[in-house]
Amino acid sequence: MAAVGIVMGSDSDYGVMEEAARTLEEFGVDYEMKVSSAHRTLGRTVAWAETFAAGGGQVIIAAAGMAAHLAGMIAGAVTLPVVGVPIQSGALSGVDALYSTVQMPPGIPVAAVSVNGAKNAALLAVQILAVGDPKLRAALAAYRAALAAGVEAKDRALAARRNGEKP
Ligand code: RP5
Repeated sequence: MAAVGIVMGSDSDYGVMEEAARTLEEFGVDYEMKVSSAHRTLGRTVAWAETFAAGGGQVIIAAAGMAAHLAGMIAGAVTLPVVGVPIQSGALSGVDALYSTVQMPPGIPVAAVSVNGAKNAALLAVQILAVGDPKLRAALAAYRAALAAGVEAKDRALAARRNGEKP
């Protein structure tokens, strides 16, 4: 059984969610990916979540747009940590999905990331797994060091550009 389950309400969410898959691959984390809807296939969605949890899956990333109940519904079905990704779609461009995902009632938490925040969802899943995995902790530290080096390189490049522009 994969450690992370990525589930999305429709294949129209895949363009956003492939970034989550790429990020998990970067960290060598096994995942499975699935389309299943909270509204159109609710029984199938709950059955998948229960099977995933019973089989040893550890984190679920659930992405949906519009009246996005997928993450909350799965969080109610299993006690695994669920990371919700509100997808930008429809007339309200993701604000509806953001509110649906983040405003969970007390007792059933969903860790909501930003609208279309597939990369951060995957990183949060890696961080959850890293609690019990020193190799993943080291990989996350290296990832963040690379981010910091990137900022410093940009700062140096900007300073050089401004110096070059000076009369
Ligand atoms: C949601 O409705 C899906 O997660 C998707 O973001 C949105 C539109 O779905 P489709 O009509 O493209 O299948 O349930």
